[in-house]
Amino acid sequence: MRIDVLTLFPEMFASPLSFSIVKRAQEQGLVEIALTNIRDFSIGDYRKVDDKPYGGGPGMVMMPGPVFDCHEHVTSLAPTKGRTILLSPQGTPLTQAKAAELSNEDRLILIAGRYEGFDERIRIGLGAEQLSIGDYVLNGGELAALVVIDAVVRLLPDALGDDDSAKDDSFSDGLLEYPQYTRPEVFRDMKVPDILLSGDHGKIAQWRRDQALQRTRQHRPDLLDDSDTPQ
Ligand code: 9D3
Repeated sequence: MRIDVLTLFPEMFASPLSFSIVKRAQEQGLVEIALTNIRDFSIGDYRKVDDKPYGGGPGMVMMPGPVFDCHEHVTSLAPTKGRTILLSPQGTPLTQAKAAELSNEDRLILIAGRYEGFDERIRIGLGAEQLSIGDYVLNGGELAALVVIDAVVRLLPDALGDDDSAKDDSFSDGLLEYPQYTRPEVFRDMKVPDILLSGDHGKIAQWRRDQALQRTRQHRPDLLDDSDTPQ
């Protein structure tokens, strides 16, 4: 997979992309991630990339010219067109299902914005989808793009090492995870539940499912449906 990121702040990406699974996936050639600065495609002495909204109102809007020219350039860097995604609070929310769908593409072009938003002609002209990462306000699309990259890359075949497991991930069975324990058996007067030391794998599986259900009911009741309720 190739992922291009169009951004005004490419420096924000270096550290998060240089660790662990995402780093290893790049080294293994499972993903190539290329950053391109939208400002390199602005014109004039001031390198302007934003302007006042037509009709008035607060803040500034990303100009279509630099984003279009940047996208055109980036498109020419690889043979496939891929999917163009605008990171935007107006987008459909990122879900694990969406991440899985995106992980099947061979090219993604992510556009991270700043200011109050994008000139609408960017979305229409580029045939871009819009993706949000949740209902809170960020200062720009960069961290959202990193979240998308992180969620997608770990789903690429062979991205996870033997010590990482995708099958067991929260959300893959629609429930939150059960409580986990490792050594020592007693830590600051808190003991590992006896059942986990019992060796009874049937009982342990039952306990874990029950704990997962309890936690989900408490913290994320929206994830539960009738199939989780014993009749
Ligand atoms: C006053 C209206 N604001 C919209 C809620 C303006 C605005 C604030 C912050 C417009 C863009 C931004 C920057 N955010 C993103 O670019 C963004 C984002 C987010 O803020 N939350 C969740 N997902 C995303 S994806 C991109």
